[in-house]
Amino acid sequence: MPTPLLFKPSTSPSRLSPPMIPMELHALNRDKLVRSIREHLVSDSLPVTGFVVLQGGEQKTRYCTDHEELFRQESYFAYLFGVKEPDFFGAIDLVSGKSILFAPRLPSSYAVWMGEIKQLTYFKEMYKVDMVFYSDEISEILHKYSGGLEKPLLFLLYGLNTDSGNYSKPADFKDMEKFDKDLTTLHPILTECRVLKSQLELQLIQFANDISSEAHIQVMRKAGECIKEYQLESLFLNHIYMYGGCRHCSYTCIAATGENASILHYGHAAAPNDRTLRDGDMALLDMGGEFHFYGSDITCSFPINGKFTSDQCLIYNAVLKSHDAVISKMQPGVNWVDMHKLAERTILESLKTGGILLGNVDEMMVKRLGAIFMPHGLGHLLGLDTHDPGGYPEGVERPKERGLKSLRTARKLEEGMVITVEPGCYFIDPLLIPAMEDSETSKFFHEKINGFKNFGGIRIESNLYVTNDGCQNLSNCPRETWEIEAVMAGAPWPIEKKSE
Ligand SMILES: [Mn+2]
Repeated sequence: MPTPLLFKPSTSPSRLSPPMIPMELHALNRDKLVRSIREHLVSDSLPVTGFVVLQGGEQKTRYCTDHEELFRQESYFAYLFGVKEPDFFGAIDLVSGKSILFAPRLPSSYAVWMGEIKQLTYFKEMYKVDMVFYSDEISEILHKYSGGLEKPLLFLLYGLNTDSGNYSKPADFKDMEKFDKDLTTLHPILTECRVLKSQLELQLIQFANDISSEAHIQVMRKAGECIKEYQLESLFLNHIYMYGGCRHCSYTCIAATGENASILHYGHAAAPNDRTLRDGDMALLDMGGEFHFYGSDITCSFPINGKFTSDQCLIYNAVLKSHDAVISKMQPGVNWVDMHKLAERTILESLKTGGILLGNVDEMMVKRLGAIFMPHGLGHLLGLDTHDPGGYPEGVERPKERGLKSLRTARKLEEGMVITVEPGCYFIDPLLIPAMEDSETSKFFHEKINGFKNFGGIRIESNLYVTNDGCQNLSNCPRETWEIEAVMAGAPWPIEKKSE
């Protein structure tokens, strides 16, 4: 069956439509996990026995009310089972490799208010698992399929998310005391499975990138009609949902203009993208759609009025040069900390060429001056989560130096990783003023920097897939200043080359 078009091509501002979701993706993810755990057990001379058991996300209501918040599945559960509904459990038998879903037993009133109560066979077919039962049967079923063991072994998910500092919640159900539990094996192995993407996962990340890139371009084209920052956000949200079926974003949109662009996590409830735009402002828009759990994370920076000033050009090109320099060096084996330093060095050199900084760039690097202009890390793993886990497996230490300690990974690149490249250059008073006053670093600043005090900042962010000998850019937005100006003035994207 062909994928239906949501709109007639002639009337649609999009060339895209949501692709079919390949559910075998999750079966492959489960196979990968089973293979990894078996290998681990065998290498530790442990018996291959037991079940992986995960608890899916739970439906929550808003505070004390009955307002049901829009549910989004927990990412480890989504990785293994692809289930979009709340309140499921999932198990995988490590001996047979068979997968079992446990659906909530819904009350008959559900059919009145929420729609049809789906049969277990529906979920079996939909999610391509071997068996489906009700969640109040877990203990009984796992005992039954354990081959008569008194206390079957459960591998439960418990471990640290190195970005949030939070721990994943191990599955918990009635009669847990009738099982032996292993809380240490599963998390690092499952996390590692998520780091290298399969071709099917890549296809979804590519679609999230395609629709989000197109949405960013749509925002650029209509920015001139906007009065408030949230209108830029709204244009993006409309495009990814209307033409891409993306009901979720990977993260809260950052639609910053003017000096707000120096607020790295702008857009939250206390800074809700509500500033009035002014002529001459730069916009920094960090927005990414999510499709079937897999996300994108793209930032475009451009002048709202469609024309770069010379100062805007200077900072923008410093960041673009940095973005391109990193991408040109990325390949398996390259250390991400070195890429961060390359990004910093490229920006510092450009700021020196532009007359904003003075002196020796090597010395600036030693004094960690790069972290004044780019306090965040160069980029992070991307997948089911915007900050996908696995950045710091055992044996990879977080750097301690200023700026470098913000890196969400210090790993070497490997074929199959998807990672963001997002250098930025910001003028953040609480960082800049102390550095300009510090006797160690004050000599680096030309007084010209005072003209950039309210500049805000620039970030350029693309999503990269690491191949066997380089990398592939999944994002496709105008990046050169002339390309941005042309697209904002109405040129098609990609810009058609004139035949000579
Ligand atoms: Mn990012």
